[in-house]
Amino acid sequence: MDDTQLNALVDAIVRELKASGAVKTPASSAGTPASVPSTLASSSTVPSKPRPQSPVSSLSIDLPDPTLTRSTPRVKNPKDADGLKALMASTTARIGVGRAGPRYSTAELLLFQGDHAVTQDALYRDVDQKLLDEFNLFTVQTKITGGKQEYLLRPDLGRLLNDDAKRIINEKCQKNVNVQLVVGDGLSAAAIEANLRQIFPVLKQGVQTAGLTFGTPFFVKYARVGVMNDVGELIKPDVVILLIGERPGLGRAESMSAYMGYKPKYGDTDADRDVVCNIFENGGTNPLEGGAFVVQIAQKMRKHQASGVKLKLAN
Ligand code: B12
Repeated sequence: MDDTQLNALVDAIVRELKASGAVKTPASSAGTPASVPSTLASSSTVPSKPRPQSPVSSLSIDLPDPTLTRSTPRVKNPKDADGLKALMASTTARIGVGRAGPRYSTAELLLFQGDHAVTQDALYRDVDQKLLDEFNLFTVQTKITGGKQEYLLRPDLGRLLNDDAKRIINEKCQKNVNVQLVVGDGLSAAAIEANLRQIFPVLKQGVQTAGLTFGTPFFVKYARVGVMNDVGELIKPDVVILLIGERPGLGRAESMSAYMGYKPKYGDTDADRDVVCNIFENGGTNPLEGGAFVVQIAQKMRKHQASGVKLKLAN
């Protein structure tokens, strides 16, 4: 298809869109370059060649911010509008999204891309150093050396502390404590940033109020749940609590888990662990309540000298 045919096609589409009211062509912008959302403009990889002036140059796309209409049904003329709204209110799943022919509507596509960007940010970003400093958390690292890309591809290395980490932990941490708190980035920096300020004091005070010793807390970069075993071997605590960012969902990045184990050691598996999951405000387990619950479980683990499946059987 040459430029003339392409322009004719685009012009026909624009005329159709104008007729439907989906785009506006402000008089003042006539003759100026087209206004295109920056995400779309910057993602273009098609080599650009100067084109002859066409009505497209006066086009401006004027869609409302799709994140503000997330819960609005986009199905055109639904048979049961109230039923559809009720259905949508009952789940966070993407339903009632409508369509344009066999495809998503533009608003839905932009919402999906926006939500996906939130997920990517949470996954690839590091936890804010200022937050770690606020709680005097020193940082150690697992055996990952190749950044987040390697972290994603090699979960096995994320379960092992590197040699420096072992030395630093040995130097700085009190040993044989009742409860050892560890914070790990896991799969979402945003989850730690959203919840640590609230849950940390509850855990510390809760443990101390129960008359138990609270070990020297620290932060593990590129952490997987299994790193608890290394921590258990080094510090020999009764209970390890690992706060870690959960795998983010689309548009939901602030969900944190507290994985726990009684006297974790080499060879322990998830069957030896417990988890309090979905810790976040407004819709999940509130971090204040979650913290109190985690302290209760720690006490139960000490009482029964067990965690995971063995704890369930002991109850
Ligand atoms: C990914 C995932 C899995 C994957 C883990 C594979 C992997 N290598 O990543 C698979 C599909 C194997 C899985 C299986 C199960 N899972 Co799962 N899983 C998740 C999910 C979606 C994300 C977890 C995450 O982000 N972890 C953080 C990252 C950093 O950890 P990681 O080191 O990469 O991966 C470890 C953990 O994910 C852990 N893990 C995963 N699920 C569970 C469940 C329990 C009880 C424990 C102790 C550990 C654990 O296993 C991985 C290897 O060590 C969560 C949902 C959520 N909201 O958290 C549910 C979730 C944690 N899983 C859950 C459950 C119930 C299970 C199963 C018991 C299901 C079953 N009946 O078989 C099994 C148990 C698995 C086991 N390891 O023994 C529940 C836990 C509920 C609870 N409070 O007890 C959750 C919260 C989902 C839910 N809402 O129901 N899971």
